[in-house]
Amino acid sequence: MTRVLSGIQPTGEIHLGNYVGALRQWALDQHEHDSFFCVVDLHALSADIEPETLRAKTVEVAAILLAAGLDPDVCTLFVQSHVHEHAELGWLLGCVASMGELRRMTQFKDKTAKGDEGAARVGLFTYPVLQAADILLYDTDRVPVGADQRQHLELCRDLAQRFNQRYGETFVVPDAAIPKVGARVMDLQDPTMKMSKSRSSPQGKVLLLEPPEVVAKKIRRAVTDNEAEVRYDPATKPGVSNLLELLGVATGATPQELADKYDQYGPLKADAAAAVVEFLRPVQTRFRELADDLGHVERVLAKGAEKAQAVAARTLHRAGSAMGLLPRR
Ligand code: AQP
Repeated sequence: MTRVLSGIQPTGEIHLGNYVGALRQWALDQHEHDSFFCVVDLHALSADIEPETLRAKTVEVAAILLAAGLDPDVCTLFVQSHVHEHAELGWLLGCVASMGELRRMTQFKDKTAKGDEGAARVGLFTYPVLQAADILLYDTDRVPVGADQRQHLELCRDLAQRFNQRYGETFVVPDAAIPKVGARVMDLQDPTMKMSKSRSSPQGKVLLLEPPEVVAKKIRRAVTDNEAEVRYDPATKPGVSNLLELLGVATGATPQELADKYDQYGPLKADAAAAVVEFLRPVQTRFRELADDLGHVERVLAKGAEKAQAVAARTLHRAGSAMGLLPRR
């Protein structure tokens, strides 16, 4: 059976882009593949975050994943730091990766562009190596992610292949599974950049848990362009194309089919707003139920960590032995 793994950071507020690009796929994948999903709290430490916030967010994000449809009887849901093998394999892979290839990572370049690279955390720089460890530990075949993760996945494949060449066949080389529609949900106020937890303004992003009337208002006020033609063309009409994609994801129609049905922006915005509100409603309802029983969420995570560790420990041992680490007697 194909093995799936993906993760999400317990930082900021989970937004529509995270849901459409990733979580929605995960809920589908779990029924077809042997699936592992994790809240990647170690990655969250690569930026400023208060210890109390990190603890609370980790459980909240796990509850959001359950609300988004992950079923702990079907998939394995866990917290990254509960399986220490992630950090250990991260070290081993850091001894395979090069400074040059990490410097080319656009997310690192973007996040340090305005600041001083010298002051950036080492964890932000080595983040993609830990992400590769997250994936390779589970002999993962398929990694469902948004388009922004394409480059990190390429690095993961390069590291796996280099390791296998140098030390013998050890890792499965994974493929990214990027959705055809909704792989890059754009910021509603600046549709030339992706909707982002850290960089979008409050009006530019729709939060998964915000009230329906707020969601609808943000979409109705989305920036489009000065033409009056509804056409699906992300390169020249990013705002309109983003609305068509969101409506498409929520209704199951393709953005191209939808473009033919509209000749004005107003009705497109109104329909996209109403459709996204309905699309999010079941997740919001389930989340409210789960938020009353966080003890249940923590029990799910404890069971998930046990299942995950059983797989991760075997892979770490295989990788360490291949590199020449002396097994403990
Ligand atoms: N705009 C997006 N469209 C589609 N997919 C997206 N993802 C993120 N943004 C979009 C996907 O969400 C998953 C979880 O990503 P993450 O934990 O790396 O989230 P993040 O990077 O903290 O979220 P942001 O908003 O991307 O944060 P910042 O502002 O820090 O850059 C991934 O599969 C990702 O592809």
